[in-house]
Amino acid sequence: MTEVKGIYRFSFGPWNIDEGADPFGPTVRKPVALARKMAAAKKMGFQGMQFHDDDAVPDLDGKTAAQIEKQAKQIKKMLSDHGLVAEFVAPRLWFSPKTIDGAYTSNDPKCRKYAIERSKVCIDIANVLGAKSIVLWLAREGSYIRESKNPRIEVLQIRDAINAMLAYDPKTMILIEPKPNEPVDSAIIPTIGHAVGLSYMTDEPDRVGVLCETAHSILAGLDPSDDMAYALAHRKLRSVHLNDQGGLKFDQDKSFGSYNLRRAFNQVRVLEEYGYGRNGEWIGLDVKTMRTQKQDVNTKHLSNSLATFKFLVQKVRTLNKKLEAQLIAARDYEELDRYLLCHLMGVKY
Ligand code: 3MF
Ligand code: MG
Repeated sequence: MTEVKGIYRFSFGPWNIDEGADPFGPTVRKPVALARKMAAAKKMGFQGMQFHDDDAVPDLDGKTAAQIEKQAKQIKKMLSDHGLVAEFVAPRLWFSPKTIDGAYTSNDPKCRKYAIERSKVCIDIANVLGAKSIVLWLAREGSYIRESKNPRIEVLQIRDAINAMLAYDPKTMILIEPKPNEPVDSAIIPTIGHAVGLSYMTDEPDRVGVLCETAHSILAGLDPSDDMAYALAHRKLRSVHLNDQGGLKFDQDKSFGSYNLRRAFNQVRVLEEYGYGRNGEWIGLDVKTMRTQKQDVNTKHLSNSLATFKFLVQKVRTLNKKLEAQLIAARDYEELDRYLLCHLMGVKY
């Protein structure tokens, strides 16, 4: 495999090496310690790790600020010892009894306050880890039945929560990771378009961007490369969660390119064309180990996704641009389609 020269840095989160539990059955693999996940990351060629706040500091809510800082410093050291850096920290706002009805959009003001305070702690942890951004996956912001909430007010509540975070810290970037459903029936910020729109409603739009996840775009019935392009046109694409997804079903987080190679190619094409990564943006993965995978081969989804990304970078870079331009000028898109398939399959055109 030819190494990709240049600008890309790669990351994943510790939840990407999991124990295989699903809603229908228990775990099938043993937990892997964080330090071992870091060692695996480094060995596979990743430069960074993504975190939930409680991946870094477990049982966060019961701890004092001093305890949180101490533990975060230990994780920072662990990262440095492994030659890694932290890409982002995300507040896990979907686990607590206080976020059953949503976090920033809960109908209970005490719960909304908890969500904002927890997000501030997440920013503190990000600062200790040296992560430049926090990611808001708006898991439970939405409804199971529409009539339970006021959807207009929900949008404003999320805006206000983001404003509180912007005011709390002068530097942290806030990245919104939209998803149309799961766990809620109907998310209030379901797509990249919604997230970009919301960013402009905040007090500091330049510090609010988006993280685009392949599977989440597909779940919304959209093409991930178009979503990425839309965010890039707004200069708002600050991170990605590359993976794959077999259409409109549960969130699968399959290995990048494993379901639809051409769709993966187009994501890489859009990122390459823009020069994504030159401003420090990461290529993040959010991929799940197949439940069938045994313990000693539980990271192949990560190494495979990374290899596929690098392979597709080469495919983008070796595309015959002159031929492509000629076919576009002739409006012979059938021929362009044929050429692209031959190029991707590696067969003679
Ligand atoms: C859910 C997700 C999440 C987020 C993560 C960080 C568990 O569909 O994609 O992964 O990516 O919480 O924001
Ligand atoms: Mg994700």
